[in-house]
Amino acid sequence: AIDTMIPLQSREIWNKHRVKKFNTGDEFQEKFISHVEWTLARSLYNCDDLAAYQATSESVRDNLVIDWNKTQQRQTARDSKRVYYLSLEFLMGRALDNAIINMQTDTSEKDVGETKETLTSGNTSREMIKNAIGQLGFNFEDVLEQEPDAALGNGGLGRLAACFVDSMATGDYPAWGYGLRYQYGIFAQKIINGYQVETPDYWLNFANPWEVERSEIQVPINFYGYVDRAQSGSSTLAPVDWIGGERVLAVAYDMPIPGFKTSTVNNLRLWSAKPTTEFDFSKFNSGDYKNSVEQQQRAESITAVLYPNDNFEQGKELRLKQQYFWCAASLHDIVRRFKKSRRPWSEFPDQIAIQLNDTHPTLAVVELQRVLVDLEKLDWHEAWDIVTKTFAYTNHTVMQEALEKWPIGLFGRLLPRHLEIIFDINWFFLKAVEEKFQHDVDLLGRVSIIEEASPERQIRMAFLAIVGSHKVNGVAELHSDLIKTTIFQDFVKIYGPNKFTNVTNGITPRRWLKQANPKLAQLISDTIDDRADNYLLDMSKLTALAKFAEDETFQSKWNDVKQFNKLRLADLIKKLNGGVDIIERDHIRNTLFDIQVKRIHEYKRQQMNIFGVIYRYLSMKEMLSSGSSIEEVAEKYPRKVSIFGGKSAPGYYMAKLIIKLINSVGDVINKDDEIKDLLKVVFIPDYNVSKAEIIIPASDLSEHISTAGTEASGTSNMKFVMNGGLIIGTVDGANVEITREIGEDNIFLFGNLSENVDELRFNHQYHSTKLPESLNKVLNVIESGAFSPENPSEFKALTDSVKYHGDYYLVSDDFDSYVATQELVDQVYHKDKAAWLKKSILSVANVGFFSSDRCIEEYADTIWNAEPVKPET
Ligand code: B1H
Ligand code: IMP
Repeated sequence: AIDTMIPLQSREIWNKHRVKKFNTGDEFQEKFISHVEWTLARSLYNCDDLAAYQATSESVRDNLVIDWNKTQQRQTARDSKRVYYLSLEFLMGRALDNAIINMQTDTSEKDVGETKETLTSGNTSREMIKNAIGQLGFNFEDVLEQEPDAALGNGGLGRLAACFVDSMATGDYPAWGYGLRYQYGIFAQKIINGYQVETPDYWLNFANPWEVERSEIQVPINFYGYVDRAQSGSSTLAPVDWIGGERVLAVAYDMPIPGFKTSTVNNLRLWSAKPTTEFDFSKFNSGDYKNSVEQQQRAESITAVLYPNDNFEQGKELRLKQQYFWCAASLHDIVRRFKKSRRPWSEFPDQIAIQLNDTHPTLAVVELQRVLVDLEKLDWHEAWDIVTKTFAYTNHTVMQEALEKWPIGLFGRLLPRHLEIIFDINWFFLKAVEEKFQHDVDLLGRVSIIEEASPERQIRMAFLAIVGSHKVNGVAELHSDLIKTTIFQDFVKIYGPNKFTNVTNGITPRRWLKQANPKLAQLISDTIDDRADNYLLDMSKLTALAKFAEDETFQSKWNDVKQFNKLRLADLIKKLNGGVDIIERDHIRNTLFDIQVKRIHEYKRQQMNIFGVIYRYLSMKEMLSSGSSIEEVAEKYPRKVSIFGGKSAPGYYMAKLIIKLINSVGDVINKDDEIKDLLKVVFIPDYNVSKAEIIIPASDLSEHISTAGTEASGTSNMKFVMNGGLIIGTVDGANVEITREIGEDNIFLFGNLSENVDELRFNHQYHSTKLPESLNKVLNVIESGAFSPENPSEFKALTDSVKYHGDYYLVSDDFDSYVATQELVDQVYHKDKAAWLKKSILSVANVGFFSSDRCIEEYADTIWNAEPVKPET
């Protein structure tokens, strides 16, 4: 419609000078040089790797921007239902390599290999730019290394959001992400004397080519103040005025999100806080200029830093401010866009689906109700009907300490009107429950959005999210079942089972296979004869690998890829260790790389892993001291390196102690010449997305060993399997579906089941914990100071937690089956490599289900009711 409003003459001039994409290596080089000269104001003589990275990014970005604009125009013109994914975390990692891979647009395979140097000739976008950059005098990998990670997330939840925006663009869904533009992402981790030390991640140090500041999009956001019901009379549900006491501006920053093999480029909009230009006359008049400037500056602190807690809520006022700032700005934008279509409000839920990534954006529910009732003057019930049809909520955890609750005092001071609205929502909800379940006297108290706690009542955000949504989903089958039988049990009774559903998590194979593991991607596309990489869009094509699972020459190529990736990781570890090798290079092919990388948390049980390592070490030493030869030891305990990585929340004492223990154990074992390099322990500092891309492809075995029922899904388990690693794991989270997809012969499961966890915990509480002999030995050695001679009680909190404090994470119950399963792993890896490789190949062949493309399709079909908007071809 807008086209006709612009005069023909102007349109002709715009068209004549329209911007064009580069399509060949030569055209890329022209762009690159013009960006070095014009954008960076540099030249051939002072273009270093950083400048080359920036010029490459600007050039690639230029291509993306053209498609980005077209995509937004197309989505506006088609006016079909839009999806908004609200997440406080987007753990994007690096953008450049991903953008280059996704630039591939042609899905036809007919001219593959003929015109290798253009973007429309098949599987060549990465090769073309790599060569073009090489000709300009730069090494492609070194250029990519210049990019800082966009680390605006803690772990799985944030990385899931990043995989989802990739898949939404790839599936051509009109879908935007909304989040915050933190100036400091997750802290950088340093290890000093074995301890974690946090340093700030000031990631915006250099110009960021992947964001566009929309300085014209500024949304005023209010806090504090009071509610004025002068003109609403006595009627409780009438619209009222909220007179805010503090005002800041939300400025939009947009990041292009390119789909793979499609010209769709979606938008990730991140909000940044800045002061308003209004100034406080009272301060000005009292001559307090300095104070009024300082108060203004405080606005920026709202988006200064990401809260570094994974699966834990701290309940800080600034966090609540972040949440409201983000929800209010995003909703304002969404409502503004809807209003441009001039549709009646009743069509809002037909045009818009909003997904809540955990309870962090639940205020959006309340804000939309406020906008509709107070500003748009809709009837309360009409408004509430629109709200609940619009929102859906994803739960990511059953851990009590992670469930958000806000004390009503703090909440009401910051958001007085929203507190009233929550009370009203609760009142209508409880009234309906009461009518339906008159005999159940405790039910109202159990499901009330307001918890009657002392010293103060609290708002249960998960309950508010359920009441405000039409669908609630968990992130793996076991988890989705668990929420229905535990934390949300009463709500299943109230709403019926259909409101609760499952969408098992997924990961994007573009980043986690093609980008992280180019060698494996190449072997796959050669083997299944898919050189245009169409399997990355239809992962069921991978099943064609199964027929090569026992083929000796194929197995040997498969093994060579793994060897390459293990060497690549060994190089990284050496670099991080000041240039000194920890892993014996000559034996890498026969060294089992056993990896556990994830946030450090007691429920994830890194402590059980390191206890297992200690047990292995003690057993080796015992064999030696009772006269066995090193060959005999190697027979029972073949070469292995245990690799750890992950951050602890800065205030999480036990997690930090686990990091220290791992490093202390490493110090002892790695120096022990008697065991002749048969066992090594490595802690990789500052685990992040770009390190994960090196670490994951190098695993022979990875550990996903959470106490059954605690890990909602896990997503790195999927990444390891996609890269040909085998899993040792508990029957928890998505491990269950991984087992079903790849077959139980191809995964090493152990440990107690989630249905037994309550009883086991109960036993620990009422009888003192009985330790298996193996674990007892390990704990005694730790307590003897073997790993902390200068302070033997250093790890007391860790050993006591198992021995005397109820062993909440059931390490003692699972330890022996863990150790036994590790010995089984050794036997297969070292005694029957062909069987191992077969398992590895079959795993990759059947990993297709875990593509986030499948996941997004399920959300679109069963929750959002949204359709793709395909570019015209
Ligand atoms: C997950 C969180 C989380 N679940 C609170 N919950 C946070 C909770 O900053 N906070 O307050 C941050 C993060 N993160 C993870 O989500 C689960 O533990 C994983 O099992 C799951 O795979 C992932 C994605 O669904
Ligand atoms: P918004 O919906 O106003 O946030 O606009 C987002 C983008 O959509 C704009 O930058 C335009 O590229 C595109 N767009 C917005 N309105 C129109 C329109 O009326 N016609 C075509 N494209 C539009």
